[in-house]
Amino acid sequence: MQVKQPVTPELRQWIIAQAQAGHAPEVVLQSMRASGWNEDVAIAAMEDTLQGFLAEHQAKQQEPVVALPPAVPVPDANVAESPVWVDGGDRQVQIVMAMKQPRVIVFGGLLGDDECDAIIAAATPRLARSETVQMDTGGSEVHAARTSRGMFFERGENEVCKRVEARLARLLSWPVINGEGLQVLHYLPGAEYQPHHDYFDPSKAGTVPILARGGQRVATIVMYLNSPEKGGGTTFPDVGVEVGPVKGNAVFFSYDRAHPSTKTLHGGAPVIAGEKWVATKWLREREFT
Ligand code: PD2
Ligand code: ZN
Repeated sequence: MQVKQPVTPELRQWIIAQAQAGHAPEVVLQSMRASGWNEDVAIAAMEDTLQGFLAEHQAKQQEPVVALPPAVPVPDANVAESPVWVDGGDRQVQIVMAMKQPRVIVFGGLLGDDECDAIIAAATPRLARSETVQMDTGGSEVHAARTSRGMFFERGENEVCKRVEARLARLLSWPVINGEGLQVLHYLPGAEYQPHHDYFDPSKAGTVPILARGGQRVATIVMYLNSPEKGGGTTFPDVGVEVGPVKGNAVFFSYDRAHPSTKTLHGGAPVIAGEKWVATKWLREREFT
């Protein structure tokens, strides 16, 4: 009587390993027979396994290879020299926390209280409902994901902007001219900025004219201009990090390619009590015009 011999996943793996090692089918068949396999059952198991393997392999080869955009140089602070503070030129700036992947650095005392207050005072009369860049057209639109009010300064528009821009350039070894003008955002209770990436989506047509003004964004600095009573942290959902908003502190992060693999998805958590003011600086690859 013929004993039924099941073709187990382990047997299939063994057959594939033999083929990959270059052993001829007769040799494989011979060793199966030597270990008690009926010849017909062994041949059927080999055919079935190898046909399935080949079909899977061919399908994989036909899958399009999606290449990552090339990595570009990015700004960074020299935290290797001192994990405690870095030189901002006119001010020593504390390193509260630094991580590598994604590159996130929390700076302490980047701005003085007087600078925070001056930026808020200059921005207040110009606040309007924040808009989000519309990637399809390159324009901007009011968006439910962003329930703050905001405004943009021109680069170097006033004394405090100039001073902060020079400090950031020194701190991050990145030219002042590669920076966009400061953006100020004001959040009231319930307002938030849902998680997003700050780089421009290269697959969208609207990105073309945006990139013509200095290339991609490669880094962001969110500077806290006040300390909200409750809520309003800056979150990095890919890595489970949340930075608490403290007046004068800032969170810096960089992204060397316009791709989610940079793990720089980030958001502004809802403000629960009090208000939140931030100034955001985006740095481009080249001179921003
Ligand atoms: O206000 C924030 O914490 C925040 C979060 C995410 C600001 C931005 N993004 C931004 O200005 O891009
Ligand atoms: Zn952002």
